[in-house]
Amino acid sequence: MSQAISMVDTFDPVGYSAIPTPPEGFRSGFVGIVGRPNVGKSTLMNALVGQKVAITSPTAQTTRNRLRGILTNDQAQIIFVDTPGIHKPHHELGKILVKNARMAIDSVDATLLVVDGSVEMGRGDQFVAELLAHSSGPVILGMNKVDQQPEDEDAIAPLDASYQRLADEHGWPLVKFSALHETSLDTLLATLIDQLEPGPYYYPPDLVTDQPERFIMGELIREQILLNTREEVPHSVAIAVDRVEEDTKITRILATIHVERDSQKGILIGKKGSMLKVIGSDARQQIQKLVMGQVYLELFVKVVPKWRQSRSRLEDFGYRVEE
Ligand SMILES: Nc1nc2c(ncn2[C@@H]2O[C@H](COP(=O)(O)OP(=O)(O)OP(=O)(O)O)[C@@H](O)[C@H]2O)c(=O)[nH]1
Ligand SMILES: [Mg+2]
Repeated sequence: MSQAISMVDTFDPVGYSAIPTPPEGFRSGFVGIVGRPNVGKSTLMNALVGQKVAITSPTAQTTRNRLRGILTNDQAQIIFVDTPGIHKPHHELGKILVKNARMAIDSVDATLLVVDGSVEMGRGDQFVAELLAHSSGPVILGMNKVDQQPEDEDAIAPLDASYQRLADEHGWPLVKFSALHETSLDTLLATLIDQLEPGPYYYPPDLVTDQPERFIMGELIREQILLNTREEVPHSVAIAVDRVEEDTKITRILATIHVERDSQKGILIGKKGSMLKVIGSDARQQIQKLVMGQVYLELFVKVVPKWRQSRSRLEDFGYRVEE
């Protein structure tokens, strides 16, 4: 690390994690981002940390793992924990997603409950709110998508009131913002920092995520599948990044897309391979931004019947089964 910072005087065997001593009054902590699917949790985390750490899409249940995004400024370091949307699960994968989201609630210092502020509060939000009411740490209610609220004042009032009631009921601060347009995020950040205790840097100040690059590569491929295919296909894929070879000029990546049925394989490959070509080319462009260099990406499609129902398969694909 090049800047002049005072180092903590502990021996660091790995050698690359230079963690400075925090200034006086510095605050830090872990903030869980929870809510029902598709409310914009991952979009918000990316906007807050200023980099694409988590993939996003209009398809519900985009996020499958707990993902950390790290924000560091002069006042604080916040480690955001993005979680899968909480919903009623229909298969083993869904159960694991919800379980992992619920576990995150118990392991953070504060929780940001994200809701879709362009529609009235619903039973899904109420369900998550009840889970949080039993958690010990502070909760902030975040009304996202305010850019999509109706133009008519009379139509906005009942929307706002439904969330204000929820906030008042629990004594939670309420903040309105748009993650997509990055408006009022300063207010949100100030409210979050307010809830944190004084603390150290948990990560080097320039680190934005602790996810391995290989995992993000797989996610960027999955994102293009979510954006380019419909119905059951997006939910039925799991990506394995089989090989990454870097040389000075290019990064070569081999990855396998696993699906559950032959019909899904057919859709993914498309007429004369046209769909796989689009997915591969779009994902390659995204991965080039990640590695900041040329990428050669080769994709294979493989059928693994009912992988979402199989615990051992889920673990093979990196979905941690936590008890
Ligand atoms: N108009 C508008 N759209 C938004 C905003 N934030 C997110 N979105 C869109 O909402 C959709 C879902 O966003 P995600 O960030 O993937 O939502 P999520 O809550 O992480 O979803 P899951 O991971 O499935 O639980 C995407 O199409 C986003 O572009 C916002 O502030 N305004
Ligand atoms: Mg998400």
